Amino acid sequence: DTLPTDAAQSDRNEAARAILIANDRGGYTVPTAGLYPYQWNWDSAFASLGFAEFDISRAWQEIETLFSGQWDSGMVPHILFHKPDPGYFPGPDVWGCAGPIPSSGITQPPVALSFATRLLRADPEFGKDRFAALFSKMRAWGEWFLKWRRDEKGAIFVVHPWESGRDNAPDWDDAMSGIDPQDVGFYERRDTQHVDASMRPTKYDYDRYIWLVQRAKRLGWDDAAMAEDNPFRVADPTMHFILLRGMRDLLAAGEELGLDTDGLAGQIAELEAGAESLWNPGMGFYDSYNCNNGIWSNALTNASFLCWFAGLSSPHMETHLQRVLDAAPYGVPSLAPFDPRFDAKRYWRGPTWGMMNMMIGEGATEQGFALGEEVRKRTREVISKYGFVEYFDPMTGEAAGGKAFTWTAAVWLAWAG
Ligand code: 9YW
Repeated sequence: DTLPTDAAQSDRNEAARAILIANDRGGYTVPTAGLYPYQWNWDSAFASLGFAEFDISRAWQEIETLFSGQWDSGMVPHILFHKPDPGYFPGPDVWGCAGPIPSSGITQPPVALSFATRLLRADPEFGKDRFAALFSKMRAWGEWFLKWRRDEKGAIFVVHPWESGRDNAPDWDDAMSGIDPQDVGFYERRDTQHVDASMRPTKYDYDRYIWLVQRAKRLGWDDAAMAEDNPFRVADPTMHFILLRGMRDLLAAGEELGLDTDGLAGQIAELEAGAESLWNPGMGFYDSYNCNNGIWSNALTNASFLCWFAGLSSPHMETHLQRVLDAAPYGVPSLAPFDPRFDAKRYWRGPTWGMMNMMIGEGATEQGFALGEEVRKRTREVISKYGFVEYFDPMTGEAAGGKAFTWTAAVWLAWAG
């Protein structure tokens, strides 16, 4: 039996808390020391859930610090560079952004909208004023997505692979192949100095990541200018489903607290309708597509299974999840193992990510699918055996990427453990 005994369980809880505390830089948490030395947007949202298990005030502070970097447009950046650190590339100079705090110029999935609501539920008395103070900022971020990241069919798209948080997923391959990065110039990567290069995105990917940053920087990070002839617009289930869930949570909590929810219900209805455009009829699952040419990714990824987190009841997707879990004992894999592009150790092209599992598992359970609990058990097993690492080989469970990782520790405390 690989399930933890009571003593082992309390040791693991202690170890998970210790990771959050060690990665705390004073008001914000880094994903892992070395590899990711700044505040990342959705990592922070998960960190707040972990802190909520033992320090609710610190949990709120994590999200408040994140929103302190919000731009006038409503956008909340994917990285906040609170203090310079030469260990990460591309840093603030490469991005060249002018928000209230040095930052990147793209966003990340707005799971903080949902998790702020969870902090409120964990301690309503403590949280109600904090939630109210953030409410209009959270709504502004949601509205920014609807204005600048919504395509003709109503699907939410990303303008950079980093924006989705699934850097090298197959979802971006078609749009990436349309970019010719030969004028990108010399740059030195830092990620491959911290972890095994064979598990990281390739040079082909990085040239295009940096090329896209340079293009937007030239345009002054102006949303309207960037939208013109944008070579990279990919409709993304990660972004769409997490935003839809976030807006639902904002509406429910906003109504309870008597806040101004005007217009929210209509926005939710639009996102529900837009979700239909992410259904790939040929493959029979939720998928991403290149907005510029309509080409589907034909990729069954862990983001496909976020439909339930968004509150959509899709029994079809349950059948797909069963197939994927049958093929990958330590799933949910970030790409189905029967896809020829599957690569068990390369980042978002195969490995299992604990935080994705949490959203998939909880969503499935909310929809009444027994597989939700199965996902939780497998997550608990893989973390118990291999530790609080960044991600796992879905076939062997083997640990990969950064060690002592914030969101894996947080997911243990909030859900899996
Ligand atoms: C990068 C911090 C981030 C996550 C992303 C993950 C990776 C950053 O690490 O991206 O430089 O590649 O893909 O989801 O937020 O953990």
